[in-house]
Amino acid sequence: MQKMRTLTSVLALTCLIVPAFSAACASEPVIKVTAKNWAFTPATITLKLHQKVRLEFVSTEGLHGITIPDLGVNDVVNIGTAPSDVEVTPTKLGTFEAHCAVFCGAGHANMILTVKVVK
Ligand SMILES: [Cu+2]
Repeated sequence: MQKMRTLTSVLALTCLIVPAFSAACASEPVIKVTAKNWAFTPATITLKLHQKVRLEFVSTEGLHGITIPDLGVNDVVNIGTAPSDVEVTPTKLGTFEAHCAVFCGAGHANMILTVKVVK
């Protein structure tokens, strides 16, 4: 039993100290969203009310960005070839639209991620 506690403590400490392991140690669900010219895939994500999730954005084409004010993400999350993470905890039910926040060309205005928050 003592060995198990020690192992658990070592793993928890590793998660805190070594950034490379932090994603693997995160307990919240991860939703991956890919951006390209000019769409998010998936176009719609569904989150549970009051459940913390980590949104992982990556671009396969072009540079993009996103804000999700309805989820409290007011600063632009830049989306490039390296994954960009943002943690959110939805606090209100509904269907919300998040728009690309970095001008990316002709289809920029139509680049929308729909976020559904359900019970
Ligand atoms: Cu854009």
